[in-house]
Amino acid sequence: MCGIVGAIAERNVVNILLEGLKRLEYRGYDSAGVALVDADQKLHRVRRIGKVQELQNALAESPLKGSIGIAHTRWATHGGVTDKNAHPHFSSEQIAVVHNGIIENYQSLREILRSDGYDFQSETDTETIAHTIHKEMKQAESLLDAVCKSVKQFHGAYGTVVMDKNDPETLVVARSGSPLVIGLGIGENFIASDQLALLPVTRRFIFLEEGDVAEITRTSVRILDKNGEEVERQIHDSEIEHDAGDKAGYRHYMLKEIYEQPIVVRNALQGRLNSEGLLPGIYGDDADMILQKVRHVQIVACGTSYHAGMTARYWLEQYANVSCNVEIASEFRYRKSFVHDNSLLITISQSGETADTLAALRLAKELGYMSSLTVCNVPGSSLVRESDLSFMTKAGAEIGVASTKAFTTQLTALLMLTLKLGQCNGMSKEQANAIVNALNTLPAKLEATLNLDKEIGQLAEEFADKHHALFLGRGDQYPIAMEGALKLKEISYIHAEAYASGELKHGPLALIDDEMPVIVVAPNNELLEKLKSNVEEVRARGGIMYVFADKDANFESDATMRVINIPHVDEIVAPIVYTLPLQLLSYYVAVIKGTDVDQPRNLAKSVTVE
Ligand code: HGA
Repeated sequence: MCGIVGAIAERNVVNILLEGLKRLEYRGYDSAGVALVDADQKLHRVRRIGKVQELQNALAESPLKGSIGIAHTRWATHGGVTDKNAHPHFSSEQIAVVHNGIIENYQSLREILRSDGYDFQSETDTETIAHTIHKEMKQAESLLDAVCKSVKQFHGAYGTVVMDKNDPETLVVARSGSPLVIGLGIGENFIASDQLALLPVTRRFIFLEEGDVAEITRTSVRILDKNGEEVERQIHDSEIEHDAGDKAGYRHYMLKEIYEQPIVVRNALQGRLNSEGLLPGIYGDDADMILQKVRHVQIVACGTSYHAGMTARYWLEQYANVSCNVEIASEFRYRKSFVHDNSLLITISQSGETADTLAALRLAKELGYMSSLTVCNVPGSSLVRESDLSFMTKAGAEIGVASTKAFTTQLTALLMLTLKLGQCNGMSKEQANAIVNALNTLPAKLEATLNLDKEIGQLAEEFADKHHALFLGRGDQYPIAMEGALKLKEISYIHAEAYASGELKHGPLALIDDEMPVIVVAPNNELLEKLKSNVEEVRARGGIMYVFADKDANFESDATMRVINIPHVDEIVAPIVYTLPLQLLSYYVAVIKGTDVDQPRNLAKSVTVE
């Protein structure tokens, strides 16, 4: 999603801003821009649709210099993808603004501002921020004062950075619903929507909280909280171990991240599980007291994380004997729901900043859930800070927009949690041992599954000219089929749907013909015979199938069915293992189709707008 970078220093900040934007590129965007105040107190701006490279080329042709500046990568929500709609936005050639989020009341603000004489140069909601602040400046004591007065007029979500060419010593930033982090340097300070953008210049960060407005100079940071009270916020040393870095020889980040899965799943297990079971204290002090009481779980998530939650429901109910509901965050937050006794709210999010999931957590607190736990990949993120308990997935920075290793580490974390809650709830020793053994052998199974790479690469050729695909699974493999379909849609733009295979006869069978490939995930579990009947239903209607199956499941390749044998694996962790071939399939189909694998069209990572 949109990225923000700002800097105030003694040196020229142009390259810091561009490097910061590049580090946020992976989140997906459609245009980029930068604004600076130069030594003569003149405000300059360059904006380009397309990649940051276009912006960089433009700046190479007409270089800019300034020791204070703001920059942005935009993922359009209001107004088309044009140079004019790209940020920064100006008011009266004095105030410059970048913004992540949505100003929901922008239309009424526009009307008021128009009647005050302001001309709008863009179709964006963001431009109302610039003009409102400019208007407030007329009676304000300072830029900070004007921003504080302005934010009271905005409904919706914003992370915004404001610069005034008449005060080139100060940046003012405001956060409500969209994250911002201040980076502390020596004699220079920075602001960004994600600490990753600032890692080349600092590792010391202050995470702004909801409602904070801050004034940043080269040597000082002053923060006012949502009540306008001056507050001290803790300084964090970044825990990000390694820089997202390069592709390590892989053609795409996505392929690198697919291949990292055995390692990151091992990392997720390390220090938490040994051959005997879970180690004590891994959910934090006092967590056991809370987890002992849990009798119901409500999972809330979006996209791929929602599929992880759906898989966990099968595990929690089957193995931990704990009832569980799973819901898409954007639905959960806008409907009346009931809170069961002793209910734990679990949020799942790679970034920890997913706007709908965060809003759902806040709502759950009001509704009176017993406690909240987040399964998240980014330490210090909003979900981690606002949840009672957090469990980090340790996947490392995920750059590909289409999530891979974040998903399998989420599943690993959720299976560990199943074990924990099960043990709090009378799980038998045999069952616990079975989960422990399955988890401990998981990294090796994932490694073995990656050996299918070549075979799946060849298989992908058969999908390149298809427009639709159907994914089938049963039980805990149904969400894996959903995730497989999502991956194919996201990066190859082939329309793909997933069905619980028992549902075929209730509608989707009508779609079957030899132009509709059917992908089946078929581990050797108790639902195998049922699944085989569903496969026959497809065969009888002339469907072409690709079956990912355990060898012992006894599927045979023939004219209408191609079988890809997956290494034998304990059925407990089969959903995690069967995810990998589906990721590889989507990846290779996308490569053959020549799409932008790491930054697919229209999509963004870390979805910080509602
Ligand atoms: N609403 C603004 C910013 C959009 C955004 O934050 N995307 O992630 C616009 O459309 O320009």
